[in-house]
Amino acid sequence: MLRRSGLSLGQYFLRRKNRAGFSWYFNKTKMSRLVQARRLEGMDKNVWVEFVKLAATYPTVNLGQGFPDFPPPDFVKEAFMKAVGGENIMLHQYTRAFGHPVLVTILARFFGKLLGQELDPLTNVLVTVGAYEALFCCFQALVDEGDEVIIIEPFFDCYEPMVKMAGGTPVFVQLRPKAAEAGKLMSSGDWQLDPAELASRFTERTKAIVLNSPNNPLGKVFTRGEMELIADLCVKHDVLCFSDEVYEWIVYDGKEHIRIASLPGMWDRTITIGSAGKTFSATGWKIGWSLGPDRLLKHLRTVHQNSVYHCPTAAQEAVAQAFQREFDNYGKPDSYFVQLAQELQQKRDWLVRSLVAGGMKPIVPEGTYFLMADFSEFKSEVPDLPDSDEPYDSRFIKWMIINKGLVSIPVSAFYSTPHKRNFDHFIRFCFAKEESTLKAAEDILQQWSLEKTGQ
Ligand code: IK2
Repeated sequence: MLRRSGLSLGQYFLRRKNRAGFSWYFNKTKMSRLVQARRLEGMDKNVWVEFVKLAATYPTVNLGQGFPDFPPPDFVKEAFMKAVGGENIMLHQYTRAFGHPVLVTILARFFGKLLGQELDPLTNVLVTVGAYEALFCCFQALVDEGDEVIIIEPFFDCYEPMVKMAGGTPVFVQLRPKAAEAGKLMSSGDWQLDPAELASRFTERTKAIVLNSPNNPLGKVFTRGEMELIADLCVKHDVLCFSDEVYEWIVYDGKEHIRIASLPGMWDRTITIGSAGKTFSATGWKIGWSLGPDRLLKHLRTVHQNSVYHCPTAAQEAVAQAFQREFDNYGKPDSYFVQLAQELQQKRDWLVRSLVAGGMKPIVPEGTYFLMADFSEFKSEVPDLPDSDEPYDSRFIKWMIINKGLVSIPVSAFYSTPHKRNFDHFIRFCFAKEESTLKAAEDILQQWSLEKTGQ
């Protein structure tokens, strides 16, 4: 139109302004159509964005987001320093899109042994930006409009929006708590699937189930029997399994982490997801991976090559060296994986004791570095607002941050909307923390308990 009228842009607007005034211009520049893609509707809230910001705003003892406040082991830091400071200048440049060659090679060797499967580094391993990207690739690559994806509650919060962004429908099934053994604290193992309820969620539209063992936020480590139940249903209904195993090395009390891909009939339908951040206590490195058959992984590669394309080379090199060291030390007392679980178990027990002494009821986790605690005894502190859109646990933690200086994460964030209210008397604590942090949390809980009892 401008070209036809022979006017410059400025002349054009001046003429329109003189005719209709500035209001015409401003109304026209505001788009009246929906700007965001419809698939983003209802997904703007994110518990990490909200609570990480709160933790940074107030002086607090932070047992919220899941990261260690202690350093990664020396051999891991040294591997990174060597990667960035060494002679191989190519470690500062792009590397292979689907994974740095040394990293995919050692991941294939390491996990091939654990899965009882010969892994081809080039086709059975994909390196991603953390486990987050691995999950995103799974949903984008393998879930279609109208597909159903079964999610076990409580679940790591991103599964639900990721399924929806792929056009799929999340279908939820709950881990249900049974009474604890007499005289004992409840354990994450007391939360179990009802086999009939689980079976009822599989329909002809089911494309995949998401399994997260050890589970965030509960800390449940699924037993071999529970894994076999899930595996049998996957095989029976020809369903895929996205197995999020980022806490695979963090299991306690002699429990065993079972890899569902190693069960009969499962390799061919499972994507196994891992995280160097959780494995080597270096969450900021954001290196993750997916393992699986080429027939599935090739579609994840399509998503990866058209989105992220490539992960940081030096970090991949360092993770490769760290895995090589763990490969050589596998199962030995020197293994970081062995030491990490032992150290974290002591921290778990410390936090459990502090919470019990303070009046909360922790659920003792069998794995991960999280625990859920029932804070019902503290409900008098913050009034319930049944009409509020915000779940009670979320409001309680905001109050706790401001008034007590202690950060945790609301467990309602790990439930689907219809079920949030049923679990909003639980909050999640992270205990991958220095002794000084755990002591500071203990002091807060102790002081709080004294105030509550009027002493
Ligand atoms: N899957 C699970 C189960 C996770 O817990 C995480 C990381 N979560 O950390 C935040 C928290 O719960 O406090 C991921 C995937 C993502 O892992 P990565 O950091 O490797 O992307």
